[in-house]
Amino acid sequence: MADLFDLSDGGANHQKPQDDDHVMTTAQGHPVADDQNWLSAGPRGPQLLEDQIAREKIFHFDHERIPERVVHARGYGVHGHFELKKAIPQYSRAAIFNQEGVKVPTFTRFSTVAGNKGSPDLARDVRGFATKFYTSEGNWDLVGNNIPVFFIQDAIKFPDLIHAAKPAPDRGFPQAQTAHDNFWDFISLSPEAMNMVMWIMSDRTIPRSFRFMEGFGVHTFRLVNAEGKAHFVKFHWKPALGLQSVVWNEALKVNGMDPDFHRRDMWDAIDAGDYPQWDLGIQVFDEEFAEKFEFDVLDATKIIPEEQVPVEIIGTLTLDANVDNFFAETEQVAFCTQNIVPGIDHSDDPLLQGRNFSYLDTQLKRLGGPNFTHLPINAPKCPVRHFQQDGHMAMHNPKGRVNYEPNSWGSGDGADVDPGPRASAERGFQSYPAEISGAKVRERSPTFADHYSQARQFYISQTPVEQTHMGNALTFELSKVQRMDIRKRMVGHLRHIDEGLAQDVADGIGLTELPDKVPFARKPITDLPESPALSILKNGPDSFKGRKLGIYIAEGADAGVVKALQQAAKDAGAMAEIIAPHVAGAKLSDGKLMEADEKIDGGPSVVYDAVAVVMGEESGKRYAEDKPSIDFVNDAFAHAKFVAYVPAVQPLFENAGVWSRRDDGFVDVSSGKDAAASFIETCGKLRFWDRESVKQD
Ligand code: HDD
Repeated sequence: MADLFDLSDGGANHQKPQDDDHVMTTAQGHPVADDQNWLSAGPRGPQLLEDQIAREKIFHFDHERIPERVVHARGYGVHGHFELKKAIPQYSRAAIFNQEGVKVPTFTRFSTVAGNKGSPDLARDVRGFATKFYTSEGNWDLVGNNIPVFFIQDAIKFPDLIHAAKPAPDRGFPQAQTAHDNFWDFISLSPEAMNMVMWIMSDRTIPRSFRFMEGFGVHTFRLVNAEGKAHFVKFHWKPALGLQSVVWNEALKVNGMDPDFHRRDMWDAIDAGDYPQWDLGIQVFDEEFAEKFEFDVLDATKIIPEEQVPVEIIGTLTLDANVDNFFAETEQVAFCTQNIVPGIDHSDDPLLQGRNFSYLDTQLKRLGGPNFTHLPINAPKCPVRHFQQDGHMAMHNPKGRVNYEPNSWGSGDGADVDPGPRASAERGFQSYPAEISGAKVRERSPTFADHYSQARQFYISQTPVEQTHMGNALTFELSKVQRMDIRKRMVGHLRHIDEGLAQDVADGIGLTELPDKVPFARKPITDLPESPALSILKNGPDSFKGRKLGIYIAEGADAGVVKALQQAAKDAGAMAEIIAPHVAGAKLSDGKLMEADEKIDGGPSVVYDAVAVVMGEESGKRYAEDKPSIDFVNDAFAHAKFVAYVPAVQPLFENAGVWSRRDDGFVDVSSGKDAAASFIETCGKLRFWDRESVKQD
């Protein structure tokens, strides 16, 4: 020990290399003798510029950062594979849609949109859900979000949208949030955003985990079969573990407690072998449907309700490996909507067309040159043959003298020279020969003009609890807006969507009179039927699988009860963590020390899906005055969580103000095994929402 940690030489030799493979070198491969002391004239300096080893180290460090993504800067990438369960040759000739059972490697990056790289995971924001499929015919990137519609219809508005959402340019705040004047100013002047506003003010923008979100390709794309026949398609990801979000007050606290909440959740799940899965679904429809559908299928602010065109499940994505290196993989991965394979094609959605330009353009700047496809994370896993050459950091330089096409090498005198690759009309990508006509105009199609009907449909499809959350979210956001005219304009939009919602928000932000409706409703609003698929709570998993129970123990806690809870969670496919007043753990009733995963103020109830509090008689009294213990119980109650307890915690629960308010979300588990199992089964409902409605009465 003493030898290993002898720091008298400045730490230079505190760990001796075990063999030649462990000898440190410079980037040029020169073995390094001392990595901790700059070459100097005498031990007290000055430092010598001659020191090429120190200079190289500092030079490289100085250049470690690359520009963060202009949007979706904060993200988390994971490897996995896609397995096709149902071939669809009738729709697409793509190999990935024709080889049932074949596993195609994938890389998926989840992200928030507005915040910078260091912003908290649980910001109210849209989540990116981008997947790169390394298919046998090249990379297919499905660059989607966890929301199936978008703010704007035309890509030319994107810089304005993002400028308005990001921190104001003069003051540089607020970070990672839309609750400010600029955002709501832009939105309230862009009626096309109203459907998206409903989605972002719902709990979809505060997901409990990446694992419990849906994903959507958003745009209408085309599938083209071997005969050249095309269908329109929308892509959906359906999480095997169902949908789940947190509540807003919880999100605020999680962000302080664990800004890495979502990435940690993903890392932990994969590390534990609990691989998250999504089904890939397609909504396929033809020109005839597109013609008669109430909205334009090229308008990215609209969905096609699942009740109208059912989602057909065709395969499964499994995420089963964390990255080896965050920078090399998550940071350097480059998704481009233009990356499609033969058998998939773009549509004329103007947002998609604009994106096809933007992604490649941004990669050039972000990754420093045109050769980013040579980086392992971006390189296709199928053969790549072309005549592109040179450029910064070119790593795959072809041999031989042929670098152009057409060429006559390989015939006649040059028969021994490889003539290089040739295009193949048969195997190659063929654009769908859609008819195009029309005058060159800058004009929004009149078929894009109904901005409120689907917004209303979304709102009426939610459960009352979800509607309340939306009203509260709008009230919160608009109460951060300082300009009264912007607040009023937004309420004026809400009146087109739902008068009750508009009134609630107006009351919430203290408007004494309902403002006039904004005069933007260019098209009559249609009353659309409810679409249950749009609600999170109507599509819950009804299982505690993949969730996390927090068991708060203290001295004298009944060992049988604690172990029964752990076992019941495990049996349900959930995780259980032990929290104790001290991280060393607590001595249970059997006299044995149970180690803790977290100390109480490092493991507050907000990071768990349900909690149990198990203490002995003495500790129930002792921790009744302890602030973190009171918060633990209080928050679990306020966030509508299921709570297991034993009678000994009465003093603590009384001080937290919940003892007399125990409802059906509280379960006494002191009788042991069966009670613990039934508690975990109850937890499958995820939250005891009745508590929220009672509170509001
Ligand atoms: Fe975008 C990144 C998703 C509209 C321009 N976008 C980016 C990422 C996702 C999306 C998931 C992160 C990819 C990653 O993890 O590296 N974007 C969407 C969706 C949109 C959308 C679902 C609407 C349907 N985006 C959109 C428009 C434009 C862009 C209209 C520009 C005209 N998006 C970009 C970008 C980014 C990007 C600037 C930033 C970093 C990057 O591309 O690689 O090109």
